[in-house]
Amino acid sequence: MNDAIEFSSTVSAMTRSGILVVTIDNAPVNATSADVRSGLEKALVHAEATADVAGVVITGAGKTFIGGADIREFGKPAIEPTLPAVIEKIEKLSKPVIAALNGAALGGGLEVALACHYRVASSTAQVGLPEVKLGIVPGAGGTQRLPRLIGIPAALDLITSGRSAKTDEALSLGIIDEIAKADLVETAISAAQKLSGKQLRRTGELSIATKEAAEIERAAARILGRARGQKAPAEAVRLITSSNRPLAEGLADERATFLTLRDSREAAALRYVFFAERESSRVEGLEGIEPRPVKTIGICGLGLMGSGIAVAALAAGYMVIGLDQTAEAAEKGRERIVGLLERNLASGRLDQNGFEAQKARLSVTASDADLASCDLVIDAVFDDLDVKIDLFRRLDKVIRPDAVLATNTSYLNPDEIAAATAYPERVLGMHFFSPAHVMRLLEVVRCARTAPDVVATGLAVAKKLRKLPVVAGVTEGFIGNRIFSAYRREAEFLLEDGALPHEIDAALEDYGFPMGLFAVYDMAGLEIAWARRKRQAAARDPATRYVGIADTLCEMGRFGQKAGRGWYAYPDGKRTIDPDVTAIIEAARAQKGITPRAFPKSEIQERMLKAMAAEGEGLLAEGIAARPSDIDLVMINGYGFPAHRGGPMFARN
Ligand code: 3H9
Repeated sequence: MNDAIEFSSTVSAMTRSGILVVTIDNAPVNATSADVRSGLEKALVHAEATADVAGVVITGAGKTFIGGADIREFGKPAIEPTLPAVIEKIEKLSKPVIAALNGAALGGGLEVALACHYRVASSTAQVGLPEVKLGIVPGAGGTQRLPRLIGIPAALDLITSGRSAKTDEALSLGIIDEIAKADLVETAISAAQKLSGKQLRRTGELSIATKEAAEIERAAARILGRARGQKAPAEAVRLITSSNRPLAEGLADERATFLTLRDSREAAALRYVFFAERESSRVEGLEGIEPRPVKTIGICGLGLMGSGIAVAALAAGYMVIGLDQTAEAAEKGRERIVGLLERNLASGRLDQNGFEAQKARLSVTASDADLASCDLVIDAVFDDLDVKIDLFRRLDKVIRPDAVLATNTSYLNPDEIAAATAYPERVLGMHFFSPAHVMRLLEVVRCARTAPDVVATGLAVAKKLRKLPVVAGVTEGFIGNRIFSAYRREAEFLLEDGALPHEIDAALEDYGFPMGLFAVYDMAGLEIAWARRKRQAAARDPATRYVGIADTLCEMGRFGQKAGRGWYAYPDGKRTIDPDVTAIIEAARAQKGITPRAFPKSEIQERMLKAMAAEGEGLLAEGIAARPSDIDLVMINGYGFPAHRGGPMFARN
């Protein structure tokens, strides 16, 4: 053991048993900033030149190995040395370089590890190349070295999904060589000692198996089909499938592609989304406010929504008590929840132990009094004000005064629900999206009297449920449904003005939505929105433009796909344009004296976007949403807005 050498302010090393142990310490995630790159380069030069050093171990301080390139540096002038240059030095070093993965090795972090001559990981590490999620491709050898290490099919899967692999998978794929059973760095040091003086396995020199041509072609076609117009996955496919060529050639192509994509609008949008997600839980007025402790969650109403919430809560480790109106309904709810858990078991998302543990934490009841031990109760009963008020009044009597009460209403005013209770400061909205165990978005609704620590509790629970919480104020439909209403309204105006449903849907899909609006309507069913429109009819201002085409369809029983017809017809279940619908639309236009005109895709997209952004501006002005990026997160995660467009507020610029 000797004194530490500081190679830069973020990279230092100690020589231990003849091995230079280099530690990167660049909080929060050890990103490969300019200072890290220059420190690493100096460490490699030192190792090569120092006779007493027989090998190198690279590891990270804290819980991350290297989280990747510093995303905040993107768009700024490049500072030497570049990451590919440092990585080349690692691979070419004459002495063994061992990656000791103490935590996540992502993006540029995994690329550093791939160039090392041996990789040891702690059992909690994970590896991945998430660059496509940022609209780019790996830019420091990932698309060329990973296929050399694990083959093209597996590399295609990892790189184009951007997903992370845990150590067991990484070991079986061959990305890592060993999972440390004892101290990680000690294990890495002994690996370095063993490899010293031996022929080193340099990833860039490995050859690629090419026998899986048909499999590769199928996988590539599948990935391109899912890309929804994004460039990064397509470029990744091209680079990986052509990786069987001289390394230098592949690396040059990869670098040029990375640089072009990095400066694209798509990458700017996805970077914005990355930071927006981290920003959304920073809420004004909550600095230093502690959430209330939550161990047991009560869920009222075990229908589709309540069961989904229960599954998310069980997965997060909470005790769950489900309440329904009768013992039979409660038992049915239990069966529904267990059914969802069984599906997770069958798909491998849950192992047998996890399944048993989650089932054991679930109980159901038809008696309010059984919710007495709950720290948080979420209402997922029928969306009717009287029903909810009655429930909250009953709950008020049985739960502790400090327990939190949340309503999952979509359209009712949670202030009115809160006002009916004895402690309105403990009431908030938690608006889940269906299916609640799958959808990431959660609107946390701050009511007029909600206490700050109750909002903080909503956020903390959302995080534990692995949801993306966005705080909203009270307005009809909160952030998402209000913007969605504007989007819907504009689509209907477009119908009257001359576009047909399939033209609007094609424009939206072309923009990147997974499905057009009218196809979504048909899938969800038209009757619920119709019932709401009928309820609101009396209050509607006759001077505002109203499109009655959807009402006409409902009056004709065209309730969507389940009814076999809606905005489209479904002969043999296949969606097709229906001339009857075209005739209904034409009649509606004629009745209002509108002369229809043709709309190019770009104009449809522009009008839809403008309508959403204008509604978003309104929400900001009213203080319902705290920042434009919160609105964008809601639309991306709850309504299918394509992330690579950044959301309606980002895209309007
Ligand atoms: C790349 O590597 C390109 C290369 O192929 C080619 C190069 C030539 N940069 O998520 P957290 C910040 S592209 C800058 O809450 P966790 C983050 O904003 C990169 N900042 O922590 C937050 O800041 P704040 C490929 C970053 O423990 C703080 O760190 N890599 C970066 O839940 C904590 O973040 C990725 O895409 C970054 N790369 O999760 C990995 N990463 O506190 C992206 C994070 O001010 N990162 N920050 O809000 C992650 O997936 C997670 O952050 C990680 C830690 C799993 C590492």
